[in-house]
Amino acid sequence: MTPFIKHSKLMLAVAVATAAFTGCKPKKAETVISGDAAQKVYVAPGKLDEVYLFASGGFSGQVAAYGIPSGRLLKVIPVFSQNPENGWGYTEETKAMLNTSHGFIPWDDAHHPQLSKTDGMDDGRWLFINGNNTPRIARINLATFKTEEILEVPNSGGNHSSPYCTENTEYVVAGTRFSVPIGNNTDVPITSYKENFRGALSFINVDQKEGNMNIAFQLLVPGVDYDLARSGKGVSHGWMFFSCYNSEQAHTLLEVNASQRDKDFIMAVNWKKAEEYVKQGKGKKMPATYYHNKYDEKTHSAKSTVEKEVLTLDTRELKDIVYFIPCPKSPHGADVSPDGENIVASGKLAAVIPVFSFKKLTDAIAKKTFDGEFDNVSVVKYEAALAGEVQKPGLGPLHTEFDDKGYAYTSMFVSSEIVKWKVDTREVVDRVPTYYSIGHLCVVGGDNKKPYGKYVIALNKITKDRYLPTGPELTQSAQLFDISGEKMNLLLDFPTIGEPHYAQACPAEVIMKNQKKIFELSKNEHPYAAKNEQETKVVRNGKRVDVWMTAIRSHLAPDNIEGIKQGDEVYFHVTNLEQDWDVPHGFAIKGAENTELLIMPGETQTIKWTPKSTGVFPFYCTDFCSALHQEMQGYARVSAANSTVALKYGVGDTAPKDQVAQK
Ligand code: RUQ
Ligand code: CUA
Repeated sequence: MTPFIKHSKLMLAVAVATAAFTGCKPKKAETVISGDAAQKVYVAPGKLDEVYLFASGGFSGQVAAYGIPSGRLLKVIPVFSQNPENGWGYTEETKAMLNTSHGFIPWDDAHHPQLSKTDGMDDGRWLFINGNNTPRIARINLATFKTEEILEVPNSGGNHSSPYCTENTEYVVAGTRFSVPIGNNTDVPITSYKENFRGALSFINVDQKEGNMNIAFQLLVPGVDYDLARSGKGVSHGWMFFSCYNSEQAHTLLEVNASQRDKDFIMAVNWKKAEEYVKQGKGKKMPATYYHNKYDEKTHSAKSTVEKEVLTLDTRELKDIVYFIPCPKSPHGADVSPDGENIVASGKLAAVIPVFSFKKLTDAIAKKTFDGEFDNVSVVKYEAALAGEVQKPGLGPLHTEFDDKGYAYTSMFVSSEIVKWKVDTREVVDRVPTYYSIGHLCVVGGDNKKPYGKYVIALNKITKDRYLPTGPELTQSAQLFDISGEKMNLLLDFPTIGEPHYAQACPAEVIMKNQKKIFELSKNEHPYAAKNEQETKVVRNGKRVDVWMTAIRSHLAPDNIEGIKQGDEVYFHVTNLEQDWDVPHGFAIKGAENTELLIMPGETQTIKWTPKSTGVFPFYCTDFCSALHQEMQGYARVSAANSTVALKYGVGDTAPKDQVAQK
């Protein structure tokens, strides 16, 4: 091949791929809205939404909860990114949550929220979400809407196909996007990809009472890219399905080099079999350093533990754990129908959507209807596992979710639409444009055994002209469609925080029934809690000064402190004495280099302050808590390092009297 031909072929492939992934605007850009759309999304003042939507914040690192059908933003839950609004990742209690083997990482890229499941149904206990960049999985407690645990995932590079719950949350499963060198020697040439790079799929055990996560085992799998996953359910319980691309095993210019082969793979994982091998002692412990951070609701504090090894099963040796099914060009989503029988694989560059049958797959495995091997993994014959193909679905199929009436909804990135098709006949019955370039979509309960249906939410990549412009960066956006009838109907556009990669939604009742309104003061085991004003104090220990402070409508105690010195490290441990729902107090002090505190009723939180100069520093409550909120204030006096001003503190009658600065 002459260099010219080589070059032009490459350029052509680049052009095709670029066109495909910039997406195109639907031709008919004016929105068709049916007459009663406004009524369908109007939630009158004082009324509650029907559904909670939990959307990832993408590169914001957080999760946001919205009410549906109104699209109203209810709460941003800080997860992987520091959040000065409530001190997350800045306070002494929460800093440890962001520790990793790479140090303190105050940001990540969050993609896939996943509600915990019982018998294949959202149960409202926890929400899991992946940190994509520095591989981590977080668990949010849906009683408190707080992140309670963050577990780092070793041997992973880009925690993208993650986290996916099995039918009863036996595991959350995390697959690596990038294969990477694993083991003792990871300092290898990148060109040695084929020899040295491997994938790792982590099966993380979830304690059913507390939710605590632990890596039960990791499967070491061929070195390709693992994109997304879904667990089997019903008939396919015990299995997990991953979409894989880059079966070319390219390590450079993947947009061209990883689009060469006609087919990539879906990987079917028999995790029950893997469990058996673990029981038989066939796992191998591998050294791996990773952080495990847990927030304790009793002490209101997080602790990091460093884990040192991980149990691995090598699929080169234990061959009946995983199988490949060929799948047209660069599959993205792998989604499982409510009954667990159909596995829908969406190839980004494919012209059809293949639907695989779990029954046919297991028959083919039993009969060894294979088409050779790929990196020691048996490849099941495409036709042997295929239930059928959805013909002419649209361009760039990405993700599929299901409703309660036997229909599937697939997002089409390139043709920017949602396509509705019948699961049993695979016939397309409706399509509706999205504005613009839909990525994931979310049907309420759309990955459950019995989906709730009623709405599909499009999570779009581009908004262009849909909102008032805000400079070069435009808002991210979702769109709500009514799917209760035969035709899908657009109801609402609403902006989102960060990029809403994926979202999960469930009926409000599932979440509401578990809500925690306060933290009981009597159960507060924070080592620096002051459970009443008599317990407030200020204690010096060398250069460290600890302030046991309380907050109650409408004063802080102590509110006058003297005897702090330049160069001291001052810790304000503030306990909110309130025991009423919706009465947080805030705390901020002038010149603090970190954050404020936002303290929930019954909670204790700590801010560290290192005053750099002498003087009198005001502090106050930042959350408008009562008519006398603006009176909720105080002073800390800072004297020179060598001053003899004694440590004194109090509030009202007990406030320090007549102290003169001395040199
Ligand atoms: S991916 S747009 Cu990050 Cu979930 Cu499919
Ligand atoms: Cu407490 Cu304002």
